[in-house]
Amino acid sequence: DRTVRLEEYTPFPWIVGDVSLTFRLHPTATRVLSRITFANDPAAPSGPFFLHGEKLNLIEARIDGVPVSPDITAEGLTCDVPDTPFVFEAEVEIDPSGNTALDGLYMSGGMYCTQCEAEGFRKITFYPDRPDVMAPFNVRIEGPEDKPLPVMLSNGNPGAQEGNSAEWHDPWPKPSYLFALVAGDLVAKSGTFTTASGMPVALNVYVRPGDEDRCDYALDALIRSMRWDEREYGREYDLSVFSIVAVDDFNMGAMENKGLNIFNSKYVLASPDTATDVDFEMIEGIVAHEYFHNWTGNRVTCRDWFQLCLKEGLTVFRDQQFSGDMRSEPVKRIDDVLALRARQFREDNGPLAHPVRPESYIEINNFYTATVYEKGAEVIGMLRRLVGAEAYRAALDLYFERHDGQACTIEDWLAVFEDATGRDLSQFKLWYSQAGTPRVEVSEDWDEEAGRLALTFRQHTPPTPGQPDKAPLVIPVALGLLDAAGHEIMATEVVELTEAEQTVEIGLGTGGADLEAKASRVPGRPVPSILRGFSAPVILQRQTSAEERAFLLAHDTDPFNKWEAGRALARDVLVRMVTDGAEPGQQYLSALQMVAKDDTLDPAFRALALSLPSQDDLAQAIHDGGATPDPTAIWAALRRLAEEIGGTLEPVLSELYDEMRVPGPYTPDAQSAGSRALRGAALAYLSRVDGGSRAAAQFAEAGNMTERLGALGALLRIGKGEEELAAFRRRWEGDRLVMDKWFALQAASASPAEAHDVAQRLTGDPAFDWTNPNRFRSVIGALAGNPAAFHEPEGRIYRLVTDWLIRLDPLNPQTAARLTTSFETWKRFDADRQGMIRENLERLSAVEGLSRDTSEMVGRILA
Ligand code: HT7
Ligand code: ZN
Repeated sequence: DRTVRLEEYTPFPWIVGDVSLTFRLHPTATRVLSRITFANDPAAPSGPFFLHGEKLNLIEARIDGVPVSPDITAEGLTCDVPDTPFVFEAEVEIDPSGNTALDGLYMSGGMYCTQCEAEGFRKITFYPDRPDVMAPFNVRIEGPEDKPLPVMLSNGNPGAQEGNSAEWHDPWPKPSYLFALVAGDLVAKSGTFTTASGMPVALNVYVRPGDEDRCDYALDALIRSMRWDEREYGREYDLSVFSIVAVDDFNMGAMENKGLNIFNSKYVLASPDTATDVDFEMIEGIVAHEYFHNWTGNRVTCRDWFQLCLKEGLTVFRDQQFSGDMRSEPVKRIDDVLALRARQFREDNGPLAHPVRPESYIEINNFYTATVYEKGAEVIGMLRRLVGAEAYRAALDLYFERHDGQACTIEDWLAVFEDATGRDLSQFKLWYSQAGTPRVEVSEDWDEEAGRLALTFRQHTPPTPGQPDKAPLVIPVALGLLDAAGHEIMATEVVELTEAEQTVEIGLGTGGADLEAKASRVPGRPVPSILRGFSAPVILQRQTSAEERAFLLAHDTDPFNKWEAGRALARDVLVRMVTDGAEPGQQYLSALQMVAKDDTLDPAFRALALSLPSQDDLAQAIHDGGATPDPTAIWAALRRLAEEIGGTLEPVLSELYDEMRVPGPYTPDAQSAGSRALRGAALAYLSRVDGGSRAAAQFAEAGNMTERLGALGALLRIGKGEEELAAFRRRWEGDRLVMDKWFALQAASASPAEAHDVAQRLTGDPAFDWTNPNRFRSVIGALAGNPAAFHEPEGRIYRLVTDWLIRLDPLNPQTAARLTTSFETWKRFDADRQGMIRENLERLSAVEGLSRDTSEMVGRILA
């Protein structure tokens, strides 16, 4: 049993003083020489001297200069060691070009690079590869003799850089997962930053020659992030150099290695011609996220991987705040909630549900999840809401002061809040240990005579794997009140739910209630606006009429709830269309038209208000209502509603399409992007009724990728665009990132009837380089993420996706395991689909030699 358990944590018995590493680079036979000092840790219980190490060819090991013969297993090395401090040295050989898992030291397009989180360093040399072992590192890199490498980088400050070698010194104690090395033929786009205390920092964005004109935005985002972290959190940078390197082969988005962030090139490279507005926004957010880790993750790190949310939840929360500040805060909040519901609620409501701080794992790479990241960020947001912005900042100051240079736990994190505010957070802590999305049911009682509105909240969290019973949580609910004419009569107040059932009384200027509204301006029942700003990651269950939703869509002063009201209207309409064959109805269409036309509203907000719930949201809503969702019927209803919107709102949409044209050269700023988003939404609906004439013209004239791709998508969704697809391919054939878009768009917009042919064509395309994770995801991931295609009734896409996972798993288990989540909602569907999915999952799980990553995931999905 390889299960690792939180309760079994024990500290490493030695203190690592210093780490010196020499790399003699060679594509198939790199030598790594290590020299590490160890001294007994008197505070830790004693134990055997064990160093992690996997797939290492040990050439020689020495203790205090004397050769030793350690016991070596597939997991590491054990050895007798002296009681007094000693020096351990090892020389190992590794094969970077044979490393297709992209974990440890590997090669991407001729360049050496590393990925060490979570447990990749043990594939580089023997070491206590655990986050609570922190040490300063000195690194020497020697290039291959026959092929000198122009750039050789590691963490920290540069030391001697001579001919074919480079030295780097990182003075800040760090865990091995933050180690990085990059070497290759790279060019830099450089800048400088002066910290608030006047320290100059050299900034570099390293890319392959030819990509240097696509780095400006990432560099600018980095500078803005550095400034923001100083201003908002008082955090300064701490080395003379900060570099970002773009790599084409990468399992995730990016990695926060100390002073040397390594990025998937998708999240660095951008020009107006090759990247969309969404790409620019993602780059800004991810650059910020990785930079912010310098304090939340690197200077203060995690004691063990169960504490992953300590760095990830907090850093996601910080990057969300940053993006909200750089752009529109309400629009960012809506986007974040959309992503949370799409990924985390889906996870929390299925077989993969786990707490924000899981209690056991088989393969830690499987726990870089939406729950740890996104729900982890929501938990921080709730904490801030409960204690207030000032106390939050004071608690963070205390956190950095108390824990700089340490490897910490969630207990340490909550203790700083308790100490800074005097609050007891023991009930709040349940958010870290209890899985599942809480349901909060609310009922209303209006006493006209007394002028009192009583809101009764009942919370419950459904059972999740291993957790049948749940306790009530602390839930901050932000509330406002509107009078019957739509004026706000109570501005947002936060109430704290702590009981399974709790009533809050709101008096209309009558006194003595829990909350007081200003006297009602007009007679009649007031309308509450509940869970403003999505103040807690819960599902609010409230019986509300379509009239009330339309009223809130028109009048709510809270932008999130205004949007939420429109979204709920659309969802109800669509659910009725799917389950009862109902027609869209005028009420929703009129409400939508009113928002679309309201030019007091931000275009980016209006674009979001015009978007429809996803196929997956609707499947979940239908399932929650006790019915079995039919993916093809959901797809057809969405198409039918889009046609209806296109037809009914044609005059308004057509006006918007003309009005929202952004003149002049492309800039990626939030305002222009918002106008383009609204124009794109109008185009998508108009294309349903104009035969695609506007989209074809826009494609032909587009001066940037946002408009080009938007037009192509609109055409594909109405079954057109063949010529445009061919033209796009001719133009961008040599550009990997743009061709990923070409593949993904087709996979994501295939109808149920086309799905199989599209899948065959794309996977048979000579440009389908399935060993590249981005390309694999852009075809297999996009097909699996298109519910209508994935669930086509004959089950051919289930089979195809499974076949590809079986093929990928031996090469790249991390990416294969991650894509098994496509099947996580399988229990929602009909018996036929469930049978076909089970068959495929069992086939996958029976593969001989299946990786630990994929077999853990399939086991949990099937359980
Ligand atoms: N902290 C980084 C996580 C990450 C990662 C984890 C497992 C395997 C590969 C990986 N690449 C990056 C990214 C982040 O959250 O900032
Ligand atoms: Zn992170």
